[in-house]
Amino acid sequence: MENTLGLEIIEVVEQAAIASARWMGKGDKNTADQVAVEAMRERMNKIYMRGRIVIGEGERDEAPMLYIGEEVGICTREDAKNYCNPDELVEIDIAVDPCEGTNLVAYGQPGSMAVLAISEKGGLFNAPDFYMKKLAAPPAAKGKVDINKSATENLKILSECLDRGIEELVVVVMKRDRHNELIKEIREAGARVALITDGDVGAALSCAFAGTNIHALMGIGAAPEGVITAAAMRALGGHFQGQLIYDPEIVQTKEWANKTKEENLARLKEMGITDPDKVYDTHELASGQTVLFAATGITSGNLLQGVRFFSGGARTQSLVISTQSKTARFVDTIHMTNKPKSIQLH
Ligand code: VTB
Repeated sequence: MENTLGLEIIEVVEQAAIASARWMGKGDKNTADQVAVEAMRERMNKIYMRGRIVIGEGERDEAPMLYIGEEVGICTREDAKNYCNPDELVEIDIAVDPCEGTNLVAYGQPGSMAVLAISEKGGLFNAPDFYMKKLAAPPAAKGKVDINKSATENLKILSECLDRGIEELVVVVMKRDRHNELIKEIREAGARVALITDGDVGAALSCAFAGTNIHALMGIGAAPEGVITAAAMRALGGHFQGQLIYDPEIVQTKEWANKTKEENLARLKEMGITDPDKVYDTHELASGQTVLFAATGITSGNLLQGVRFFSGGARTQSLVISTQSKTARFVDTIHMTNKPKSIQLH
């Protein structure tokens, strides 16, 4: 599955990022998202593959493009047998977030990315559109920190695993009312908190790379993005655990203001999730034999530089991770849309 796909998916995330970056700082998150979705879908549909969106923009009736269940790729056409080779006819599952951190793009803030994950059919957990409690940490702490432990306990473990004092640790937490107690606890334990407004995928991945000065991600974000994060963290050997959150009182968002805990539990049951409190690790969220992850920075963040436009073109930075080839590639691309006046080496 991997060979050419690994290269083509770079262009998929690149195109989404470039389209969205044109809307950076315009205060319009919906358009920043929409253009990324369109660009991602258009490029995906030029790939010789038989893909199905398992995590996307929402259910079919609420999202016109990249909705859950949408088939993408040239080999989904009826007569595909005539021009696709057997490899390309194998069904694959795709999880996308064309604009992770729409607010970050709209307000020109750091850390937004176009991201996706691919695996063979059934290789990615079909996460419901729920919230997820997440814990990410560097490979050295994998399997040692635990989402069931308190933040204080995990910080002690982290400090041992990373051989540094608790006060030298930086924990990323999303700035939300639901995290007020958590933030207080982390500070009281002596660690430092880096608050972000959005974009916990990039924050989680940053934990897997030494030199980012980010040592953990704690708190509650969205579940679908948790699966995409797990796909990358599995290959990187980083720690990632996720637990679905179904109680609106814990989540405290206006999106869930009219939902009840009982309704949410019933929804999970309907989806076949028998243990709603289960803690998932990377191998459960991204269980496929082959898992590919790709991301392109829209605005610059800890991990990736954002899109830079220049006369006649644009420059992007992407990250492609593969469980099969065991590689994490940083890809620096110059897109020559018109005749560029000059191309800089770095
Ligand atoms: C967003 C987004 C994050 O979680 O905040 C979302 O920026 C859900 O949280 O990157 P809210 O509904 O409280 O905003 C993420 O999408 C990813 O998990």
